[in-house]
Amino acid sequence: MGHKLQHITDLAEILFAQNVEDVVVSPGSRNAPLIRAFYDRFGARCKSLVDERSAGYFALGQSLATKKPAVLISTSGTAVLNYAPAIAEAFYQKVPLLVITADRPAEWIGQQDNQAINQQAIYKNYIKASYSLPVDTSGREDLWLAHRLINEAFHTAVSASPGPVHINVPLREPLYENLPAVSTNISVIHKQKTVNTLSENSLLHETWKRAKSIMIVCGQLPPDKNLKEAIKNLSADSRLVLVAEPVSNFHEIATIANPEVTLNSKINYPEEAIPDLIIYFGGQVISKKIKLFLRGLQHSKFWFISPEEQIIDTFQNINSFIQAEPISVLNGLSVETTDTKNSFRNFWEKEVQNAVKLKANYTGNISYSDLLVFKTLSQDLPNDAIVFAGNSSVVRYLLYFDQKQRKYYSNRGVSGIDGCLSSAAGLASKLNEPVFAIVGDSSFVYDSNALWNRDFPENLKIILINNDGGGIFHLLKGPSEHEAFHPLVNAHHAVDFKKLTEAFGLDYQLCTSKSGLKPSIEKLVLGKQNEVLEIRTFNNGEPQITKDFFNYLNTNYGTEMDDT
Ligand SMILES: Cc1ncc(C[n+]2csc(CCOP(=O)(O)OP(=O)(O)O)c2C)c(N)n1
Ligand SMILES: [Mg+2]
Repeated sequence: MGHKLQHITDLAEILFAQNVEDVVVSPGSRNAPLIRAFYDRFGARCKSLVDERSAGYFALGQSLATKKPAVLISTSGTAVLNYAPAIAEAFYQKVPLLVITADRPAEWIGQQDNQAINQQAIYKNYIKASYSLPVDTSGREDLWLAHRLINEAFHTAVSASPGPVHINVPLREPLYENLPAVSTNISVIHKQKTVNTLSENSLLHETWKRAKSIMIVCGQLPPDKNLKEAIKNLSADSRLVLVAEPVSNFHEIATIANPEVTLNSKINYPEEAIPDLIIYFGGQVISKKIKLFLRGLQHSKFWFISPEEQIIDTFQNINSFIQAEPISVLNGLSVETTDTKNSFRNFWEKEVQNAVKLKANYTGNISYSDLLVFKTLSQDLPNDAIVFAGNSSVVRYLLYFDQKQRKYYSNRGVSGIDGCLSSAAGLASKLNEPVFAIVGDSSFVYDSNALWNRDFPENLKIILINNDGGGIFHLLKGPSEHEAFHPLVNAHHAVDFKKLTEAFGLDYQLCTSKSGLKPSIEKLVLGKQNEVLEIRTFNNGEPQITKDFFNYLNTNYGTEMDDT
């Protein structure tokens, strides 16, 4: 007979052997055997974060940096439910995570035992797979089952379409016994990756060859050098226009990197602006204008490339779908160049130039406002900075300006405001370079437990844009028109961010004026320590300057601008 907790020691051992790097533990009693096993194997790579919601997002940030699944370990009960927001984000952003939850044994569920809820398939709508380990592995067959499930869980998390996986671990008392040594017959199962390529006479190759105008649209993706190289090679094709926002991390090589400023929803585009072929891959696209434009194209060929089985038709026009890694498909396409200017590419290049001039004209001398803050940040953050963009209006404002060679991360899987700081902290904890997290005031308060971290990363610099509540709702036409808006939606507050920040032991500085912007950003950039820079804008939540900016773009669209 083996030991009843053999699978607990082996769980940590197998994941270590599979090159998992990081473990985030949230304290509890039911998970005591798990904590011991992982601490024995992973040592200082185990971090402790008490708030499971924050821990979940922190682990997601770590996985974004390493592209390996970080492990989460919780006790039973509501702790398990608090992982749910980060799991949903990881599921839709396709970030690998291994979520290990301790549980009561089955006989005690629903029996008014302490801290017990039904944890079976608890994340069922937002998880790639859910496993439950045997409660006792003293028998050979049970241990064999546990080994196989652990290996399968790992490989499911890191498959071509990665995501979160749940391993529920029922544990009987006593919980503080010594654990056994690693099994002599431990099984570490390896998996070989296959690569799909398209044959020369495939439908996409034929369509690609015949197309006169091609638009490649990239959604959100983590920075990827090889894919960038493949797309860069294709950009030499004179028929091609590349649409890539900062969160795609291809903005630096894009034809249209700021579609929200370049495109205009109020006009009908001429024939020469319409692509024959559109190829789309990656996650979410942020700009509403590019979505509207693409949804209006009824006669173009529309291809979607994804390693997943699911057909994602964000632009409501997909006619063909390739299940493969985008890089393997793109590398197979041949570049065509012509001496004469392609009218489609020419059209969009001119649109971009014109939008740049319009924007420069309007923002040349604007007063202190959210728009000016983002213009200045876009100019003054280091050219190659790593930025974690908060949700709500932050990520949208960044779209209006040139983001240089920066790398962009953001919780755009489901766009919650509840874990941006925690994810940024997880990301920074795995990188040596400074990481700049930019978040709104409501987002900061919501996730202030991100600062409740003994090992808060020194290289994380937080820029908090305090516009007194949800500025985004002012920019949307609907919400601000109803009298319920101010009391219920804008959510004004009187939070003292200096006190809140200092309560967690972080340095703080405040900017409240146009003249203070550049020096405070410079101080933040040059500072060696982590720090919170609060930039307070006094528009009483009313971003009139931003509204006027879009009116100006709409009114002047199509007007040839002089150079400024
Ligand atoms: C968890 C969660 N709850 C609610 C929302 C809806 N929501 C979107 S933006 C927003 C306001 C955010 O305000 P703030 O962080 O100050 O950013 P600002 O709009 O001012 O840029 C809210 C409540 C959300 N995205 N996520
Ligand atoms: Mg705000």
